[in-house]
Amino acid sequence: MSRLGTLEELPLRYREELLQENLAPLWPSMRTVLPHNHPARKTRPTFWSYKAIRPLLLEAGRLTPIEKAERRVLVLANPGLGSENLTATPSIYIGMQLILPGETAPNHYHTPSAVRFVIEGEGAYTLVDGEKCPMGRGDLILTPSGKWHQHGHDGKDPVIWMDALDLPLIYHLEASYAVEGRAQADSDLPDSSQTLFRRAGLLPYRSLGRQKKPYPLMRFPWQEVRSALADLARATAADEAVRLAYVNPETGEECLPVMGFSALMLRPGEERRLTRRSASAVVHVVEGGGEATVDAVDARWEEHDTFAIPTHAEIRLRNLSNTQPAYLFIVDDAPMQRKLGFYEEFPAR
Ligand code: 1HN
Repeated sequence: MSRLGTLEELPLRYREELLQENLAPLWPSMRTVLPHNHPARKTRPTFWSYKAIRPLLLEAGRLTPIEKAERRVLVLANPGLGSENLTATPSIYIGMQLILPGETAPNHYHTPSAVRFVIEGEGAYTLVDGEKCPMGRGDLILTPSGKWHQHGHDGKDPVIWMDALDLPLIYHLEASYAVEGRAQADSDLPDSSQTLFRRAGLLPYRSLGRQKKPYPLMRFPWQEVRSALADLARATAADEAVRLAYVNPETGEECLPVMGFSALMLRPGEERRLTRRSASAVVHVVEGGGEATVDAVDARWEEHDTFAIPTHAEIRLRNLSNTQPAYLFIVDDAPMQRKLGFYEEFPAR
């Protein structure tokens, strides 16, 4: 392969003329923007311990009233991407949000899509476009781009959840903004996970003929996911992963345009190498404890810990319990990569 010319090889006068005309030569930067065979990555495999986050988040509850925060969040900022850039992977933002009893987080919508994954506490809820979604432990709640959402808390203890947004992507596209609104009317109706979409393979009859709504289901209760994983495990060969995808029940497609969601059960004692993929991801531990190796980084994980996976990373996971399954919730950017036509998987050879 030939060596490409550098900037320094060009006459100073020529470089200055280019600059004057807002021009740049490609060849000195060619390998930077288009390396051979493997992408350049700044994202570091990073592990965040919930034991470290929790007291700091509760302290934020004492230091900063909700009125001064709008959303009281500590962001999981990947050091490889610049901590000031508030991003866990190139496309995925992750934050831990605290709401205290009696507090409300005001109504707004924005261009990035968001989801909540509930970590601890009872009695909080999110109103999404008029639908009241109770926030139970492990529940996944969607707030797609452009949907009004506000949070409230009628319970007694602090409630903490994880937010995942495609904010870094939308911000980079210079398309990120929010609109504030008046509070939504409170609703007494159960959300549609409790009424319209109760079982796989069963839809409200009217779903058949009608123009499909892009987001028919906003809440995915953890108890359903957990028991579905247990049932799937009984029908899954030992060398295969027990993993479920969260999808739109009317179309079978991924729930949101950029971020994809899945739940992985590691059987007692299971050690698993995940298929290497072009997508970046964030893994959150719902239950259990174990070890992980992400590229060259080894770490231990416990309940509610979270870790960032760069694109194209090698991933090895191990459940350290020989009696209990471990449950992991995974956010990735595979839906976006599929749409853009470059999603890849690299099965072990
Ligand atoms: C947002 O709207 C929420 O609604 C949480 O709870 C985190 C981070 C960046 C931008 C908007 C929320 C957010 C956010």
